[in-house]
Amino acid sequence: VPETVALHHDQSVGPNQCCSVVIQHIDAPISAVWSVVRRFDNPQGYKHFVKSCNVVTADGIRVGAIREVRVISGLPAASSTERLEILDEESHVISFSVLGGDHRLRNYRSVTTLHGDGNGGTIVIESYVVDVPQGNTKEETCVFVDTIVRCNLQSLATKSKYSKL
Ligand code: A8S
Repeated sequence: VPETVALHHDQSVGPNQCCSVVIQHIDAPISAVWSVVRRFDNPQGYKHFVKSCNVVTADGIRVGAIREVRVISGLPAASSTERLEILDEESHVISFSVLGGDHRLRNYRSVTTLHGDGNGGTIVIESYVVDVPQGNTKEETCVFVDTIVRCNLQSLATKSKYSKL
């Protein structure tokens, strides 16, 4: 695990950006978790804030694919345009970046990696970098984004456990 963390989660962080890492243990095998998390075309499969998603590029789910995500009401956001940056089926790494949209998380980029826990379960590591919005502090930004990512990884855990049955 330490090697892959150094390799995939060492993102560059600018002066007006903040970064964080969220770790989630899941009581399901990597294959079950990966089958959910790899679906760049279906983030709503586990992200409860996502209402709908359309891949707007033509040549399938590969690096460079772009999706238009609509989020549920009640958030300070409506939509997000996101690009697939890494999809490594062997190492179980997926990454996307935010290109734009009707929300405040400019230049958001996340990397998600899966690791065996040595006991048939999975450790998920998700790191991100994002611009600190005008009028907010780094701390406020991290609290907001950490909350979303933690929710996503908790529903990923639930979803992965069911997909194993
Ligand atoms: C993800 C992670 C995040 C998504 C954020 C942080 C977002 O979809 C939501 C609210 C926002 O204000 C920004 O893996 C944005 O999706 C739920 C629309 C990007």
